Amino acid sequence: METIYSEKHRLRDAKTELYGGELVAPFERPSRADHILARLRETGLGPVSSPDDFGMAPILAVHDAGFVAFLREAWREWEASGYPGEAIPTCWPARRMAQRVPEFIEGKLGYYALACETSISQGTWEAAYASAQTALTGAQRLKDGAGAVFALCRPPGHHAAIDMYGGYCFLNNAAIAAQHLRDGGARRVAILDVDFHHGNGTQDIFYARDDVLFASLHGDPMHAFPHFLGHADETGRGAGEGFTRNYPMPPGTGFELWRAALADALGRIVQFAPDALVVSLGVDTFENDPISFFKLRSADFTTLGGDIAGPGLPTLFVMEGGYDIAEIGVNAVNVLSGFEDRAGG
Ligand code: SP5
Ligand code: ZN
Repeated sequence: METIYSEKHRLRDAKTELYGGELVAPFERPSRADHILARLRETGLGPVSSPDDFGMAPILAVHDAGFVAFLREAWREWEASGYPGEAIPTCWPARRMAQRVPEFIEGKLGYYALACETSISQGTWEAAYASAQTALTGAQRLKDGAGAVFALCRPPGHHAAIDMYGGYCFLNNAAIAAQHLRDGGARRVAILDVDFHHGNGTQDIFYARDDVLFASLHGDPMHAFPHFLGHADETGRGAGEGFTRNYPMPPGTGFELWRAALADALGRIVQFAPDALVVSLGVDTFENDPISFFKLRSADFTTLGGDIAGPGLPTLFVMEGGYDIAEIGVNAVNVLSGFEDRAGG
């Protein structure tokens, strides 16, 4: 399986994350990608290629233009404001307040943020742009006939909504890739999100559509980030009714329960008969993940990779979360090799 990877991920190297009432070193850090790349090379999974540049159009096909302009300019505007630290919002357009974009950067941050653990830092836009191009290149490979591709994206994307960033995400790489597949002739595309956290951004982008099925397995939002989306009764809107499926699961969930949810989601995907499958691949379901509460073991990732190969669909894996840095390489590559072993490629 070919991997698409850009060194530009390093430009996303924030110093701060608001966690537990303190500013700590971010969980989502450059060494995550280094460990995955090292494990890919160690196992000889396949070649590693640089992304092509598809420009802004495929990003603007899923994100709001004002939001994207904000992301591009945010660091410059923040620096110009004279604040000493990284860009963190301090207030929001909460219930019964005006939903209008303010002019000053501090107001803009609150308008476009869905969470404030994610500081905007120097280079964030450049890294997020390269991450989206990495996913797009993977999608292009599927269009050109590849059976499976791994987009080693960083920063991740699945929390980024039409016009909101947060949860370590800025541009929704998986959604951008899925839309690119649609625009390239795929009639239906399924997105399977196996990251520990609900893919609220991806759900937001495709919620009213019947051409992109979204299925997500995640920690129950009553107990886990993003807290305000991902309940089982969210099933789509309008034409999209029935094309969103959520599988929230409780603290302590182990592989048996998790795998049964996966089987249900895959059954729904097979029924949908998509031309391609995009997998939002997070390995923060791991038992030792520092911010999550599922109990998957390293060997389970191989098994689930095999399960995902079951439907026999052209598949693009897009890297999302996973914060046990020492094990992220083994766990992510186990999914890919489990897939390949079952797919016979
Ligand atoms: C892509 C991705 O995995 N993003 C995750 C963002 C999660 N950010 C909020 C973390 C809050 C963690 N609270 C954990 C409590 C553990 N005791
Ligand atoms: Zn996650």
